[in-house]
Amino acid sequence: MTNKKVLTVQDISCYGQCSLTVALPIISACGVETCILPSAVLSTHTGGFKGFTFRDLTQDMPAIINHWKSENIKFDAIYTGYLGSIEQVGIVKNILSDMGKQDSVKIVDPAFADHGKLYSIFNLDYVNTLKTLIPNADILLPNVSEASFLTGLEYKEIYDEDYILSLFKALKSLGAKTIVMTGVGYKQGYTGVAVYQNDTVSYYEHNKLEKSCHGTGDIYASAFTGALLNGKTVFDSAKIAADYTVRCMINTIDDSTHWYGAKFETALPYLMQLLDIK
Ligand code: PXL
Repeated sequence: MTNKKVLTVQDISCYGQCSLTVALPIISACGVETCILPSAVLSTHTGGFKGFTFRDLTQDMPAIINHWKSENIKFDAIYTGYLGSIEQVGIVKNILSDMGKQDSVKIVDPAFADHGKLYSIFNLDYVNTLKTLIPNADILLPNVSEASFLTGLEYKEIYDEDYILSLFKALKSLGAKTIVMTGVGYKQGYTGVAVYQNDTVSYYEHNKLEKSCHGTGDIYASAFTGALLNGKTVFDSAKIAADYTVRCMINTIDDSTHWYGAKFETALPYLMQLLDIK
């Protein structure tokens, strides 16, 4: 155990392996106490299921936070993901400023787009509001689609290092500090993660699988958070999260019945091994 306590704010998709149903087990497996603030409850995630239910929990959040304040509860890290409403962005700003211990780390995963498209419940008003959350994060964890929506720069599927650098610089001018950008690939058959820290870009490349899996952004962000709270550097955490996410996908893609998520449970021992947890 690390004796560290993280608060993660994102939805519960009851079925479908994403957001809190992956963050809780993954961060816990990293030996980190994982506290949750659900932003919404859905019957399934929104990527491929029809007729999902959606209960927005915006109205419940202030009372939960006030109760924690009255109990003097604070966190070593706060990791936010998929939110349930535009109004929640303001609530999340207050959580980031009030609920962390001294030196706590604040990780914001924009969690609103992939493959150049917004997830179904979001619109450009949400994107523009989320933009204002960027300065409140120590580490921003966008994919290329989210970086493009946030900055207004063109979304590209094929690009070079200059394009990624222009996304980093535009995010920095919006107030971003450290940026961990996922799904950055320069060569056919490869993808990776680019890390922007102190005006320097570091890059970790790995194989790109022929199919993508839903929820891998959340798997990645959760493993990244778990590794960071185990004392790994940002770049090492980014690499560990990438290796774990790829393993989850390898363990899933041959099973055509498992189209809705990645079998992240099968690779938890591998993640623990990467973190030297016994
Ligand atoms: O994985 C991101 C995510 C989280 N939560 C819900 C989603 C998605 C992606 O579609 O639908 C409800």
